[in-house]
Amino acid sequence: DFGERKGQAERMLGLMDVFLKNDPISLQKDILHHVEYTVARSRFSFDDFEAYQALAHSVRDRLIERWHDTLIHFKKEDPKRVYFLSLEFLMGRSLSNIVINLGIRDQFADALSQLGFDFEVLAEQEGDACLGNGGLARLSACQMDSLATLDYPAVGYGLRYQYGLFRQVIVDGFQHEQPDYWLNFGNLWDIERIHITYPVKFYGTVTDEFLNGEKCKVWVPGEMVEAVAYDNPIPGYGTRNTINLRLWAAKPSDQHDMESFNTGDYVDAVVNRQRAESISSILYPDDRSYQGKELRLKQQYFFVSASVQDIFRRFKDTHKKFDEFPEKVALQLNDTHPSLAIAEVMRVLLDEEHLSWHRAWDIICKIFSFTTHTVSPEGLEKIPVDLLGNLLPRHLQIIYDINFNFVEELKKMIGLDYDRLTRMSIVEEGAVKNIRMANLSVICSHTVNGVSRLHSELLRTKLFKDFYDLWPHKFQYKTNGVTQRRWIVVSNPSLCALISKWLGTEAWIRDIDLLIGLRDYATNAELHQEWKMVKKVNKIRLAEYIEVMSGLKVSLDAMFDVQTKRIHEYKRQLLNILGIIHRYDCIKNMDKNDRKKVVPRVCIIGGKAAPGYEIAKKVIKLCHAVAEKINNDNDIGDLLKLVFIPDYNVSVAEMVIPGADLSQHLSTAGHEASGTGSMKFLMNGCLLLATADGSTIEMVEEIGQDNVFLFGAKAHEVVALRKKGPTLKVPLQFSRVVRMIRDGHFGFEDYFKSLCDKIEGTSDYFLLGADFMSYLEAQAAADKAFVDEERWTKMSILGAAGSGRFSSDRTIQEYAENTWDIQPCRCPF
Ligand code: NBG
Repeated sequence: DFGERKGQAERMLGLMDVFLKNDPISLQKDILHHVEYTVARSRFSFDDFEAYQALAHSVRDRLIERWHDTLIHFKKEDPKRVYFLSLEFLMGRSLSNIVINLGIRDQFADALSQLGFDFEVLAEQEGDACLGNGGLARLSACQMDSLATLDYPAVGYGLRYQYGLFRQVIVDGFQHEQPDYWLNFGNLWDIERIHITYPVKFYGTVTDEFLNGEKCKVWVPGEMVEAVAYDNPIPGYGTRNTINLRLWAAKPSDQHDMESFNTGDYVDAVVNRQRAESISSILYPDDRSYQGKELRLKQQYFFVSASVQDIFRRFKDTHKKFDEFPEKVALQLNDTHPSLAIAEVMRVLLDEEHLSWHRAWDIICKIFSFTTHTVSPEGLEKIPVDLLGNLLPRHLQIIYDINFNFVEELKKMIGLDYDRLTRMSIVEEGAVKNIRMANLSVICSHTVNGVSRLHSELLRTKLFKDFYDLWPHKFQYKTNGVTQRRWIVVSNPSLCALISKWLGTEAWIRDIDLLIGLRDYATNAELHQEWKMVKKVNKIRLAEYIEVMSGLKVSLDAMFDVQTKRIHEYKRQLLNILGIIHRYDCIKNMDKNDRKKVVPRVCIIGGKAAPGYEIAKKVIKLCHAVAEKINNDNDIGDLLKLVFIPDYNVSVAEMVIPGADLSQHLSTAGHEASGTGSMKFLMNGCLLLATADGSTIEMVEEIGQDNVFLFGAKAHEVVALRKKGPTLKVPLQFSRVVRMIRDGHFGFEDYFKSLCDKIEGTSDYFLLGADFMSYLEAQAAADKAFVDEERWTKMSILGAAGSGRFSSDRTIQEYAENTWDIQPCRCPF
């Protein structure tokens, strides 16, 4: 009876304050309430971690209010939504980001200080959520922040791994991996939704059955697990909108393999059931190679199946006709990892909703968009047909059918060009038959995006040339961006305050284009003073961290020169180390007078190597071996130091990036799809020393050649250089430093031999030798600029001022307008 229910609803409203209050007393009451009743500690005795927990709960309450409001608003408006499917989200810490986006950081800081606590100290208690590897995963996190801030109706879907990316521990200079069981201390930012679960099926057989006289396929699965939703509210900045990131965890299902219970071994049957949880237990630590592992495929399908069921459920709540599906649903594939979603949506439409192939295919072609983050053909994911057919028999059939139709169409368009047909087919024939997930994604998506202009060009002319020739209109690019909320406001509060002061507004935090206003003051002496102060503050913080971590005291007058990112041959950390050896060698051979002219440097390197990537692990060891030698050479003193920062992750990055004077981005041109670290450094007033690769090219266009230290062969020259191969001459300086390693100057010569072999002679695939002189020249130019403080500061200001284009707000806006066709849906305040 509505009359009675309405009465109850009114009573409930009356019992609760409409919104939680944010004055200091209310906040303090709330925090203490959570200390006593949620954390269950006495309010007279609790430590920093418990205070953090209580604080986080108070923040979470406020977050949930807005999240509910947003969900209700979206439900009422029923806009077209984008569903962002990604197997990885690298969120890092949440607390500071959330209070800043909610606009209640200062209130909480005040309230806490009256209780005798420091907000910053408590924020440090939080552990990182490392549910991703590197660039691709952090990009997803930045994009969620922008989607919320720009009021787009979006939902993120991913996996809630129990073990995030491994922790990197260094023992005697070698990388060791330790498990990251991040849920040990509880995660306060997600909300378990025990009532939102879906069954996910695996294995089994497909049979033909008749339904209303029509033949249809029925998949009889052999195993079933349950997907449980964990919701992570993502608040926007300067808006009430708070969107959802829904991560799935695997739980045993009551229907899981009931057979084994009937055979009588109860204990074995339970243990077996428990194994279901392993599906979402671990994040694969390799960001580039695919090994055709069954567990990985299970993860992909598990997350895709749960998400697709959720999307259909939401759609069917308010819609009956599937022809409206494309008006309400945009599905974004973040790389090929979620591309089974194509076959899954097709299966649901055909086998469960009983649409004809024609109608179902029509829908598929309108809803999927695909972004690739890879440049090399080896980076493209392939799934052995046997594996897929065993785990997902119906999906394999559907993929074969899609391919059959595609190849038939293709023959009509291009004739019997067998080479081309073979290349474009979804199925790769050979000793092992594979499904090419990239071809599936390109064929079934209406739009294929690259992540920078150069990347897109490489996609069109190389990786997907055959497809581009067929469907040029499908190919777009969205140059990556990062969120200034995390990478300036959270991580560099001093710079944030300075920018707001000089621009006279905080509006740039939502509207990054305003940053350009700093250009007007690029030579202003007062700004220069303040700008240098900010850098100093951040360098002090970084120097303290280095000292605590390694015991090494570094000079603040030195140039802090940083290269932090995943360790990869193409990213050429080795080039950096060879450059450092060269510098060391030069200083050793200088007389006193010349040494006075040397610009002191603190070289900082950090990053993880995939556990099975031998060469990358050797690079880490080499870095330590060289550091050992240089840092203990009293003759060198402060002129040169080398530090390896272990366990590089989001929160370490938040501290390292603001403290850098110079950062290095050394990928062999044509190998880095975009690069996003460089954008964070640029926003923080750090100068770049880089090759013309990925997004760097566009960054140079924004800030001008004069404000970057560019070096090395361009992408098109790289191809030509490789062709020259054995006839290429490498500079003496290069041979000399490699010889030093070979001769055991840094010990471990046997261990480093294969590393040296990789870069000498014809095997120098990434062209370290060819780029070496140009690299040294760029380094010399950086030294020269650094001693001219005024020039350096001006370059630094101009860099930050010109970084606006590299905000993920711009990227997301372009996606919304040109790819997803969605509109903002702003929740009233
Ligand atoms: C990475 C590319 C980077 C790019 C990010 C985000 C993966 C697999 N790829 O160049 O290497 O910036 O994706 O697009 O992490």
